[in-house]
Parts: sequence; C-alpha cells; structure tokens
Amino acid sequence: MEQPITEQSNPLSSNIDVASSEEIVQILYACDLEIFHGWKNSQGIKDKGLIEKIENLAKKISNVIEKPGGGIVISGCGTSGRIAFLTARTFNCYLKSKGKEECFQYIIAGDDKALFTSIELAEDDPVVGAEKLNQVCKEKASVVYIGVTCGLSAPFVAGQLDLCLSQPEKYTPVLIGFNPVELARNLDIEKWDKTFLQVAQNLEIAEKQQKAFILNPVIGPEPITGSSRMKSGTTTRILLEVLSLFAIQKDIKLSIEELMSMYESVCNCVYKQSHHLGSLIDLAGASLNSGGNIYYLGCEGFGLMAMIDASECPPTYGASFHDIRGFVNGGFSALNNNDGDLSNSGSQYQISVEDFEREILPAITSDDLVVLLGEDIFQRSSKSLLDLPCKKAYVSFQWDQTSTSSTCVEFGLAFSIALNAPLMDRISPDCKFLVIQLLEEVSLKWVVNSLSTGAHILKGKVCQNIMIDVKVSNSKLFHRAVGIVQNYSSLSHEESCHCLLKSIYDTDILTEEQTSAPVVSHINAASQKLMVVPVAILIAKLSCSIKSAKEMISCQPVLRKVLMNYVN
Ligand code: F1P
Repeated sequence: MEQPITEQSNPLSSNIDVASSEEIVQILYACDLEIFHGWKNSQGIKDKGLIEKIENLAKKISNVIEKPGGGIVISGCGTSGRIAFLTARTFNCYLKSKGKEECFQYIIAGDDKALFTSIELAEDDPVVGAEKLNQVCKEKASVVYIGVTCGLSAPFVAGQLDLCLSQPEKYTPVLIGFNPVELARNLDIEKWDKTFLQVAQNLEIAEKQQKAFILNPVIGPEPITGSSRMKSGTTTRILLEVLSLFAIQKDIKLSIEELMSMYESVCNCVYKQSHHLGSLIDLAGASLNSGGNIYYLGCEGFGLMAMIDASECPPTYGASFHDIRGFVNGGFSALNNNDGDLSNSGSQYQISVEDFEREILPAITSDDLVVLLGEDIFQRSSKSLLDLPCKKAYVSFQWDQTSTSSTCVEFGLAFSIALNAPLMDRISPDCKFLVIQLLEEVSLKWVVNSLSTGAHILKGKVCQNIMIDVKVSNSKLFHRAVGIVQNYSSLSHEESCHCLLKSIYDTDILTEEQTSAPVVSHINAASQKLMVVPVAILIAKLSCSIKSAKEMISCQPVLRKVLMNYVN
C-alpha cells in the first residue's frame, strides 16, 4: 500500500542530520519551495483547480457570513488546531477594527490547553469532535466548517465532517489536508463505524454536488518525516489566510495567484539569510546540548507563532517542555481564546513575558538562549537582558530595504530580514496592514521552525530525516513509530510492532494481554516513558535486551552514533 505523502521521507533531506547549520537551512528551503512549485506531477498551491475552488469557497463564505446567524468554524488537532486559532483570532481582530461582527470561531482537540501543550489522545475521538462542533454551532443557522488534518487522518475531524454531511442544510463542510483522497487513513477508528477514508470519499461525492470542498494540494513530504508542523502547517496558514482574506475583503485589488506569489517572495527573502539563520541554529543547538533552555519572547502574532513552534517539540523530538518555550507579551490578555486565562493550571500555561521575567529571568544562565522576535519586544525587553549571562538573539523584519542588516551587535546575534514582496503597492490601503502582518508572521514561522528543527538535529534527535524520538501519544503516532522501527531493521511489520511494545512495556517477553491490548492501552503505557522509540529501534536492529539498549542510549544519546558503533 502506498504511504500517504505526508508520511513519506523527502529525498531532499535524507542527509539533514549530518549537514552543517547553514546547509540545514538550505535543505529546509528546498523542501519549502515544494509548497509553491509542487512535487512530482503536482503543482502545489498554484494548481489551477485549487485556485478555482478557493475562489468559489471564498464567495460561499462571504455569502454565509453576510446573513444573520452565519459563521465560519475552523477546527483541527495539534498544529492544525493552533493555526485554526491564530487565523480566527487575526481575522476577528481585523473585522472588529472595521466595526464588523467577529464571525470566525475555532475548535482544537483537547480544548485550549492544547494550544500550548500536546494533548494528542484527544485527536482520536470522533464523537467528542462532533459534540464540540454541535456545541459551537447550536445558535447558528448556516456554517462553513473547515476541518484541517494535514495527513487526512484525524478521527476528531472525521467526526465533525461526518456531522456536517448529515446536516447539509446547515453546514458546508471543507476539508484541508495534503494527501490525495485515496491516501486518506483507512484504519479502524475505535468505537466508530467509519474510517477517515470513507468520510473523505463521502465528502468527494458531496463536492461533486457542490455541497462540500476538498482543498488538498500535494506539497511533497516534510523535511523531517511526518513533521506536519512544518510545510503542512505553513501551507494550512497560507490557505486559511488567502481564503479568509478573499471572503471578507472584496476590494483587495489582487488575484489569489498574486497573493500566493507574495508568500513565495517572502519565503525566498527569509531563506536567503541562510548564513544568519545557520548562526541562530548554532546558538540554539549549543544551548540544548549544554542542558540550557531556549526562550522565545514576542508580542502578539510573533509571540503566539513562537509558542506554537515550541509546543510541538515535546511530541516531535521527545523534548521536555522546558527545552524550548514561547512567551507572549501580555499573556492571556492578548489571546482572545475560548477558555480564557489558564495561567493557574500549571507552569506550562504561564505564557506571558511577565511570567518569564518573574519566574525564569532571575535564574537564567550562560547556557540559556533568549530570542527576541520583532522590534516591539526588542524595545520592551532588550535593556533588561543586556547584562545577563544568557546567549541572546534578535530577529526582526524590514520592508523595502535591499539588503539585510546586522544591527545592535552588542546584543549578540541580531539581524533583520529584508522582506520584499512585489505587488505590495497594488493592495488596497484598507488591507495592506493586514497583509503585511500575515507575511511577517509566516516569515517568523520559517525562522522559528528552522531554529527549533536545526537545534534538535544538532542534539541528535533526527537520524537521516526521521524523528527517532517521537512521542507515542496517539494512534497516528503509534503507527508512525512502528514504521520507524521497521525502517531501521529488517523485521516485518508485526515484529517491529512487538519491539515497540517491548520498549513501551519495558519487558523482553511480552504477555498475551500486552500484545492483544488495544492501541489506546499502548499509548497510555507509553505516555510517561522516555526514549521509547530509540530503545525499540536498538532492540529491533541489534536483537539486544531492553536493559542493554537503555545502557547504550545512556552512554550515547545520538542513535546514529550508537548504530555506527555496533553495526558494520
Ligand atoms: C495533527 C497533529 C500534528 C502534530 C502531530 C500529531 O495532525 O496534532 O499537528 O504535529 O503529528 O498530529 P493532522 O491531523 O493535522 O495531520
């Protein structure tokens, strides 16, 4: 069976783990260009059919929200839910500033705590997904529902799409993801009667009757295999922003293709700075490797974007939540989130720059790195950091400059990326400010994704281009982990699965009860364990005991090096 494209390994990045920092950036760039230029025979986001659908959908959204009781709901899990939140927040702020009704809502699996920490198990529940959508829409007469699942796989979203299909008079369902429909997930969903593929096929039928939309451009595999926070997350942002902008702003004075080409131009501008970005990765890698932490500080969308980047590091790289953290100026008061202030729910939810200054700054060390994102936070915080021992970096963006300047040398690594998107002058004054904000935020996403990915590569958390320390925290990630173990061994799928279970249950001999337990039990058992997948790879590859696999890893956490020592 062909693997979904979002789970395939990208040949462009197969040596990213042994590349220099600057080369890492160049590899990420090459992979990101596939968003705009396509992959194999696909056209990426410039595909004509896709653009036509976006045009029609934007008109549909615009009709729905013009009427009383109409709304847009964007929903997703993990990064997809976080991008849904950001989009709803941005466009509601814009509508409010124009004195219009705020008509965007978001849903994220696991509710608002999942904006900051990964709660992947909630992604596996289609029934809760449908209940949440019902709740959010109970007062509404007409809704455009946009379900985002990059892999065309999340049961939470499947439940919501299925609900929409059962009430066509109220809902227009939209699916965003990055696989062809035939590669949607076709595995049983616990306590449900359909697979994702079946729901997607029903949606295809509805689309032919003009009652649904599927936006699924093929943009090629992720640079780190399966890491949908990267290209897929960026493409989700671009699609949602283009759609929303064209739905609410009819006199933008640009075409959809032109707007998309502006995203491409700023992508080129950011990655042209591969040298500076490489230096940033070196600083960040040095911090993680010496046991230090990385702290992003930013205002508004920059702070939020950085928090989103940080939130995906624990599940992707088995990182601790302290390793990379993001803080936003003003904390919850800047968020407009559904569940309000969660700062009393634990330190993971202390997200304001003020929390950072109170709790972290007094004990900061020379191993730590503080990254100021944007001019606003630089004005606010740089002075108080100057005399502290930590490493410091400052990233900002400038428009209408021809070259990138390195300023404020006394601050440490400080550079300003010159963004230049032709066509800017054509945009109507009414939405120019908003477009600039969107382009700067996506640029910031490319910067922080490069930083956190590069730093974890330098820490040895990637082998070839595989995230070998992925957290086994939901059904998709369980199956991905089995695939990773199989990839590194010559074992069958079943044998690889058994190696993973041995690591999860910490035993050399599995019981019948363990092998026959449902996937959810394996996920629960894995949830508190560290290095589950690296240990499973070693026992699969070296046929060793759990105990010796753990010993090898405690002496040498970089898996490629362990394997080089033991395998000829
Ligand atoms: C949702 C998601 C990802 C996350 C991880 C687990 O994926 O939470 O955002 O990085 O892979 O799954 P999807 O439903 O958008 O494919």
